[in-house]
Amino acid sequence: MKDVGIEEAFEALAASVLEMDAGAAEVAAHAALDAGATAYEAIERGLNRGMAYVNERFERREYFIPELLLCSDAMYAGLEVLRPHLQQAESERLDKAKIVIGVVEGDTHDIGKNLVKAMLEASGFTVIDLGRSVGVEAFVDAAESQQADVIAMSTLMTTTMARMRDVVDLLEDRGLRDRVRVIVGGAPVSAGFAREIGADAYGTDAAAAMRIVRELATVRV
Ligand code: B1M
Repeated sequence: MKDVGIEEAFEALAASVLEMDAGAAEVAAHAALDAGATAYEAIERGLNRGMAYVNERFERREYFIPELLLCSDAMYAGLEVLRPHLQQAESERLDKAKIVIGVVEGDTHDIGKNLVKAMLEASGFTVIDLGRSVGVEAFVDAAESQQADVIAMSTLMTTTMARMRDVVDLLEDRGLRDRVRVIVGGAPVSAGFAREIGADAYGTDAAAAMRIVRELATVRV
């Protein structure tokens, strides 16, 4: 892609995800940067928008599991091009707070979590990624042993949301709740649910999660 505008580059990024084209995602990610976009903008308005289109196709039964996986491969290809630029841009203002992140037990959807992780790392946080289907104790053990400031939990399924409450409760039981903040997110999660389970915050998307964690971590420091 030569000399494209920012909006065009974002749309090309989104299209590359939708079209399962990892090579095109790399090219469009470079084009977005060359056009003057920040890596944050390219993730939110390109890659994330592309995944939203994918979700729509899936809901309409036009895409099935193999397509979803190929779309996410394209998204990761674009993310890999953007990731170093995120770190570079933000390296001046590191908070150094430690974040433990993971997808709750029983849930293996990790695309959204990986976007949140990339944004947090880009902001200079030390991110300890426990992966997916992470047990309740594993979250709390990691927060305790790593002296983490924040636990960030993601889930995409209504059937696994309750595990978030279990993590908050276990933090209480272990006497850690006062020093570990909790942020939750994922499609079925809401601000109301976050309040109900005693979490500190809810993030609608990866960019919001990054902003909120910065606030939470600043309060702690
Ligand atoms: Co499945 N899946 N899936 N799936 N899948 C959903 C979630 C579902 C809604 C589809 C549907 O039925 N309409 C449904 C859940 C229904 C429910 O709630 N109970 C579902 C199901 C049922 C399943 C299986 C059980 C299917 C089966 O096997 N019968 C199975 C799950 C197995 C398991 O985990 N135990 C399954 C499997 C899969 C795939 C492996 C094929 C694949 C996942 C690949 C992977 O993640 N490695 C997959 C996918 C891709 C989806 C959909 C289509 C898309 C999810 C996604 O990646 N979106 C999804 C349908 C949908 O969402 N419309 C669906 C893109 C991603 C960027 O968005 O993760 O929402 P998202 O992240 C967003 C925000 O939510 C937010 O930021 C991100 C954007 O910036 N966010 C946070 C996320 N975490 C955050 C944390 C924060 C803050 C913000 O703070 C900590």
